[in-house]
Amino acid sequence: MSVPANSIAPTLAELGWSESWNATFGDLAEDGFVPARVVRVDREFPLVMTGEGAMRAEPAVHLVKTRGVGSRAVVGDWVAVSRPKTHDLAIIEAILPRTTAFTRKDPGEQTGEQVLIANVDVVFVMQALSGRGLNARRLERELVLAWESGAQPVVVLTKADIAESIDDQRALAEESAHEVRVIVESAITGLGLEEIRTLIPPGTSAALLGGSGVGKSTLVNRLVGEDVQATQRVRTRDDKGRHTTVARELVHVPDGGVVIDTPGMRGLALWDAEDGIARAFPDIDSLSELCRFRDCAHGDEPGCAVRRAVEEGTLSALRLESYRALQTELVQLGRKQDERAWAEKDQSRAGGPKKPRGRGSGRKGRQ
Ligand SMILES: Nc1nc2c(ncn2[C@@H]2O[C@H](COP(=O)(O)OP(=O)(O)O)[C@@H](O)[C@H]2O)c(=O)[nH]1
Ligand SMILES: [Mg+2]
Ligand SMILES: [Zn+2]
Repeated sequence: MSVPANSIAPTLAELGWSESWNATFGDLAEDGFVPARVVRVDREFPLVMTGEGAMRAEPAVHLVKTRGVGSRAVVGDWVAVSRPKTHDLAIIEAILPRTTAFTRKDPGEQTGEQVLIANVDVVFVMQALSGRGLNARRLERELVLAWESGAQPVVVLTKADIAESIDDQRALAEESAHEVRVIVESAITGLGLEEIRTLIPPGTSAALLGGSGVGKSTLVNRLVGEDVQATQRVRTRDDKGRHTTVARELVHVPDGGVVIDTPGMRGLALWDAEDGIARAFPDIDSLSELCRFRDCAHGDEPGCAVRRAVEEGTLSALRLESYRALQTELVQLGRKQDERAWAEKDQSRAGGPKKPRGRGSGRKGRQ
């Protein structure tokens, strides 16, 4: 076991276990299984935390054999584990149904889905104010993914202590974030930390999302505090070099909930994100109700209320461009999924395959 149970190991309740999870767990307890939360996924077997401490756990054979995203444990998952006496490792017997799931298109596959994090309540979408400054387009994409997860997004703009034109950048972020809260933060001066802390009360789970180097791990260390930081440092940095987060990892915030650190992710491609887009772009969504055509793509269609808003200066042209690019990405994903479904049906059936239902190829509820 790479991480010994120690006196500061959080309890299940501190990790977010609740009455409602207990109810979900139900009969699994009768089989002698115990609840645990997946706290780290790296190249080894998942690290899980039971009420007794941390241990590595391998998936049961029936989970390995089941394909699909529900059968692979990710950080944040609640699982049922058994502890066979003859075995070094615990065994993950079941993964409890997820309340929220942060998902992207699997970068290794044409049309697969990949779940990265489960059961989080808040996603902090982070960008640095220093250096090249705010990237509004990236922010919009990450907000779509955050909304789609089912969690509440919050924008955190980091490194305010070394940034220029903070007010301008904040205004730009607020335009992209729409009604999502924007917090300006500095891990050096402590600006914004208390506000962030209030969003992670006991029982809640938060995830940090953002490019490499924006300050995610530094924020985790600030939230966790000096005393616990030493333990975390040993644990998160291993021997793999400082300042590199190689794994997704969940840690307990003293007097608060838990926070999940992630490595900077490139290529966050959308997966089934129609709702996420609608929620991240409520302004465009409601304007499009006024377009002449129900399936208006806000390109060169006549009577487009969205483009009119751009012409009148009430909607940013770049924001519309961002929206359209994300929509196009979904349509293309839907097309690839259709092609794949067709090909699979051709293989498995001799007699005329039915056309699969399109996905992501139009706006929800308007076809
Ligand atoms: N000046 C300043 N530097 C910061 C701040 N937050 C993080 N850093 C530095 O930015 C670098 C990357 O931070 P890190 O937390 O490893 O980023 P991550 O890749 O998002 O986890 C480190 O050298 C940090 O010390 C901040 O608020 N202000
Ligand atoms: Mg990091
Ligand atoms: Zn339109």
